[in-house]
Amino acid sequence: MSYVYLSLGSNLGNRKQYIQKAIKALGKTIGELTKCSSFYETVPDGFLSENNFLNVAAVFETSLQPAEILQHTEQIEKQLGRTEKSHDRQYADRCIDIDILMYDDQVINTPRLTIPHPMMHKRTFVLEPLNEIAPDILHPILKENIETLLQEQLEHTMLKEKNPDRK
Ligand code: PH2
Ligand code: MG
Ligand code: MG
Repeated sequence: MSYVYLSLGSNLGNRKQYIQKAIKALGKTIGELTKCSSFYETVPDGFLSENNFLNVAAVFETSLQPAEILQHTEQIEKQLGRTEKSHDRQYADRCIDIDILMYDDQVINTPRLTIPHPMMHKRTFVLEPLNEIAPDILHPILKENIETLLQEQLEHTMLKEKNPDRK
């Protein structure tokens, strides 16, 4: 058995219900829900929209391989009514997004799947919920735990607010 860590987000329609429905469908397909964070209201990161997100992190115990999990997450996104992924490679509003963050301590690089999620350590909307349920797990490339990654990211955001020219 393995543990798979997921990030779920919604910024359209009944956001809470979309996330709850997705978690239920994941429980029926990929494995048993081990832990789920509370709901976090977050502002869109990386694109402009007036629709705030709800974000959640969840961990499932699974016997499936990462590529199989991806098939299920994509199918559940479709079933719940997600239409297109992006406009001209820009992020867009969506009723549900399910991203694979980590799978045990595995590092995976295929054309369809990158694990750990390449942006997870830079996103407070991912790290805050994940820190609630799994502060001690190690990022298998950065070799730092989630609590430390979150602190670094919060610090970075604060410094950037003080000095917007900073990278
Ligand atoms: N997802 C994105 C891009 N930006 N911002 C927030 N707050 N929450 C998200 O889930 C999110 C985002 C790409 O999937
Ligand atoms: Mg995403
Ligand atoms: Mg996605």
